Amino acid sequence: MKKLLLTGFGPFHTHESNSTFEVTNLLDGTIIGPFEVTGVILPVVFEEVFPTLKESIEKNSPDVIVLTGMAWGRDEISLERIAINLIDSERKDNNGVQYTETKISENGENAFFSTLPLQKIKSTLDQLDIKVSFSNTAGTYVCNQIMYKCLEFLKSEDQKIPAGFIHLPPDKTLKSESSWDIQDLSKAMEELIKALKY
Ligand code: PCA
Repeated sequence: MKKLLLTGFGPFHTHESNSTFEVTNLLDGTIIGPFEVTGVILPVVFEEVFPTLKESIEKNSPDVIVLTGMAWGRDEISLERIAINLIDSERKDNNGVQYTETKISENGENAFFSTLPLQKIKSTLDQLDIKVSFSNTAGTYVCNQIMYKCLEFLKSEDQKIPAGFIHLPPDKTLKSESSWDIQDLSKAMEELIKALKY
């Protein structure tokens, strides 16, 4: 059995909850396809997010890493292609910290591409009529930061495991215009995870 580390976030900004918190907790401990899923909730805090992820990677030694976060303004599953070396946040993090035009990694690469099989995920979800699209920006807040730090870390350790970031839309309880409830999002993530079989 392969090990898949799935992460989500809790509430942040003015959002009372986070769809990725619910989905990560629902899928934690389940078996999906060839994967045993471990779900971990990361803090929406610039200083703490990567140390928490690193600890989970070291504890679980995953074969695949799927990071997720909520994109308030989107109504489809977003397959993030790229993380850039920049924090420029309009909002404070959950510790009240805000950065403008700041590098994530002082001497690091400008960007890292997702190493998840995004084309395969897209065609699998398309066939199931699950709303999904590629995204060329994970933003400049905590989600982009953790995607960047995760990929930078794996590269520095020469760990060739697939890893990347998926933004989920908010569910109906958080945003009434959403076309998703938590069960739909959780089902979509299950199908996405099945598509990671290699
Ligand atoms: N979304 C934010 C951070 C936490 C979350 O769920 C983002 O897109 O950066």
